[in-house]
Amino acid sequence: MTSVLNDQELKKYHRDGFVITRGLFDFEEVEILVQALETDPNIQDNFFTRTDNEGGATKLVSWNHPGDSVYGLVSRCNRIVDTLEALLDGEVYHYHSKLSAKDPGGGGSWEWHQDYGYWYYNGCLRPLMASVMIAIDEATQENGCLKFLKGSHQVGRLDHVLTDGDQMCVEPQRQSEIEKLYEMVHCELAPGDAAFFHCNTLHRSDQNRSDKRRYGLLSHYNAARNNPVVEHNHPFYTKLDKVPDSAIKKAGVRLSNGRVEDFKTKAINPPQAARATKAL
Ligand SMILES: O=C(O)CCC(=O)C(=O)O
Repeated sequence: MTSVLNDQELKKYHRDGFVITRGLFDFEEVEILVQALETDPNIQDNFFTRTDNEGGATKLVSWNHPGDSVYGLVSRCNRIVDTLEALLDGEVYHYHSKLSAKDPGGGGSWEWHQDYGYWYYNGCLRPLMASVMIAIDEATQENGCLKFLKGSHQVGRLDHVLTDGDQMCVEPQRQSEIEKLYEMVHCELAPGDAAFFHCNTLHRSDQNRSDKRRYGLLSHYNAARNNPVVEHNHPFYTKLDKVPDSAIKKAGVRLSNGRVEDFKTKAINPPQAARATKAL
């Protein structure tokens, strides 16, 4: 098992709730990914939107299983999976992936949330889950890069409420108190950079106010020993077939065959989620 993170970076992840790895995918790999994501009908025909609090729409397409497409291979390659296994201290499986797309000139925000704020309701009993975001396009403050509250995973899982749009967020008064405790960090990424983050790390991203698209490929993993106890829209433990890092260039612009991925997976708000009704 060869994580791309050294001991110092692993410590940083556990302290800050995230760590950034520059140039995890090289120029040629990013070019292959861009072409695949732009031309694959399973991607381009399956976008849906989540509305933010200002009425903007953030676009995404989500799938449960990584197939043999080049972006499926990215979620299965040693560079990524071995690193997740180091972060989660044992075998992981693919929980889902998404292409998060912000169109130029107003592609919508993601409100402040923890991923485990959603996944807790899926019967995943422990926060043994983590994500990686790989920049396909440059992500800047202008086009809506991720923002983290550094160290905020330490607060543990927070109740989430429905937003004015159709997302979930941390109850607003609690959120503003937490913002006083933790530094907000803009996660600006160049194409091919990756950010690994803990499922309880509070994060958001703003609307894309620029004239440049922002595509980000996110893959989410669950520890094999954290198999969900209820059936829901994401998979139970499914053995993840790892591939060598070289598989990406070897595959080239290989599109999905659509048979294994389950591209119709929609992000859903848990039925238990309520509107905010009480202050702290
Ligand atoms: O794409 C983004 O900016 C944020 C995505 C996100 O927050 C998530 O997938 O949990």
